[in-house]
Amino acid sequence: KQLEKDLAQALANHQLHLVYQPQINLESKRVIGAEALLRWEHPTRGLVPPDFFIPVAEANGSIVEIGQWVLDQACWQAARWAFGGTPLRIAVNLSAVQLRQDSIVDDILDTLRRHKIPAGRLELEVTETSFMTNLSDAVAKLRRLRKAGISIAVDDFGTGYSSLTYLKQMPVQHLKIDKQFIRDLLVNEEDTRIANTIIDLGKSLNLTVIAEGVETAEQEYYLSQRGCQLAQGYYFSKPLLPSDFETFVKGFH
Ligand code: G
Ligand code: G
Ligand code: MN
Ligand code: NA
Repeated sequence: KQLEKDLAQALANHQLHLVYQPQINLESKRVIGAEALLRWEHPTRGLVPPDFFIPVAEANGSIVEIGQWVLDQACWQAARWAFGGTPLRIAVNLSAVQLRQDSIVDDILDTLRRHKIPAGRLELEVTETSFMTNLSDAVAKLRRLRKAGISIAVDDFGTGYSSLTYLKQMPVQHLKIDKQFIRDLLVNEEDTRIANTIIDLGKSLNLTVIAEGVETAEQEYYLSQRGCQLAQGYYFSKPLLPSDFETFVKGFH
């Protein structure tokens, strides 16, 4: 309850900020973009993990306002990143609660316009749960976003109610292999098979596959050889503050 009250103040009190985790193309070994991840610096509790407060914000609806702030902040930042003429893509997590808002598509397109970001530079990460409450509504909204040029990634793929029916209907371009399947890749045979299956599914449906939670050279090598195109994880970099992200991109090769 106290946490809920504090969360209501977090935005106004400037306690929220974003960190950016680099996303790497495993073939070209280049940074292609970043996932924006929300952080809450609580005045007394310290850093509160998003796994803890996002469900609270979703339950009381404040995720709508917070999510809009995240989108604005990420677009503002992306507009300032040029890196020698190579524009990077910014990936933003979109909560199922946000996707249910009637105005969400207009809000997102309006945000891009305000920051003069081409739609092709924005990726939205949605979870499979987002498709469930109202499939046709979600499909219609994602189609509009896709038509505008925004790309859609299915986050935490394989952990939710993965249904191939959803996947077929959804205008998605990317699948993110959840980090729980990457953690014991090459150690646990089942996890390795699940990762392989997602990579193969991506190939057959013509979707780019991105592995998250890559922590070792062995995992990177395996995924790269197996045909997974993109990756992020501590092996490359933890999520970074904007200035550190700039340094990372300039030094990465
Ligand atoms: O790195 P990390 O602890 O930040 O992320 C934990 C979880 O919180 C992830 O599942 C991630 O998708 C989610 N998350 C992080 N930032 C945001 C955000 O801005 N919006 C939403 N809806 N989820 C986020
Ligand atoms: O959107 P998603 O739920 O997947 O958010 C990514 C989460 O994973 C964030 O909490 C981020 O800080 C975390 N993360 C990023 N890279 C790694 C990694 O290599 N290992 C682990 N264990 N967590 C990671
Ligand atoms: Mn994500
Ligand atoms: Na996620």
